[in-house]
Amino acid sequence: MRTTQQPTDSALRPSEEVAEALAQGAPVVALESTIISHGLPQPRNLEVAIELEQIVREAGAVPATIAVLDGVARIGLDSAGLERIATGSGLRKLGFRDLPAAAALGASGATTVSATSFLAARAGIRVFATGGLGGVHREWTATQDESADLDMLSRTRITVVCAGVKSILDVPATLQRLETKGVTVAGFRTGEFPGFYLHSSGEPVDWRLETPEEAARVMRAQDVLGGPETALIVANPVPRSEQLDPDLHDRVLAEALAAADREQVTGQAITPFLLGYLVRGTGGASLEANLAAVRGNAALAGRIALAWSRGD
Ligand code: PSU
Ligand code: MN
Repeated sequence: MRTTQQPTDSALRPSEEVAEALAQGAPVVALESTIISHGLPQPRNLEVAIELEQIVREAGAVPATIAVLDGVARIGLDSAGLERIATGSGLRKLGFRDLPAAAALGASGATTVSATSFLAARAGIRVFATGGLGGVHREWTATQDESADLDMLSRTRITVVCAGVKSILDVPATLQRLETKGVTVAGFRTGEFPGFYLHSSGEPVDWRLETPEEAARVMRAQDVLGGPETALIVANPVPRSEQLDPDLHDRVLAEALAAADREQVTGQAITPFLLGYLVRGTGGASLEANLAAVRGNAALAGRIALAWSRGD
């Protein structure tokens, strides 16, 4: 007879530090690994992986970078694990749906927002920092390409701190999908939805939070209301002083989309292709804006995790 597996089974392994923090109710911030393996160029990506963990620590929380190594979902990586994610060859990009196959076949891969949200929530982590979410792609009517991130966030009780959704996407359509799916979205100290590399996407956002404590209160209200297990998106813009020049952004993005079309890049490959094109096409400026956004998100996620664990 089959028995129900417990969260401590061999498919999910928190690091000692993360397990201890969770047991004590101490603040923990999940970090995703696809941004490291597929979203940023080497060798900078390893430095960033280490730096993001450091930023979370400086905010007073324990970082838990999540990835699947040899079939085991690791919740918190040591430095060898981070190095594997940053430099390992043949590392897969794992969305939520890929997790069972990776576990069964002993595969290794970095986790996207959908897989990371799921694994973090299952491990008992409530706050998660990333760069920009996936969403509805611009060619949606032809390709039906909508990131699995959106669906997972509509059924996972997690707070994701992000700089909006990637600007390579159809941003208004993505915001519409989030509304339809019942995902709460709030701007952090802004009434405009951030534009990932840009401070603003130009789209309005209905709710504005001013402090990490307010975010923690929204999280508590989600639990008290007891509705479907949806996420809270805290949209935290990159400071204007660190954003990509908007004209350069628009020009190179148009080139990138045309190149993807010409080269018929589709599916999981499209997001890394477009991000890589932008890095080269802007002479590295998009990378700096991306990093500024992610750094800010890690710091804010740390502060929200702290407020959450204090019960503020
Ligand atoms: N944020 C970044 N860079 C990235 C990503 C997010 O700054 O590379 C990754 C995330 O892992 C996100 C994924 O879940 O891109 C979306 O991929 P897709 O569009 O194939 O769902
Ligand atoms: Mn996709």
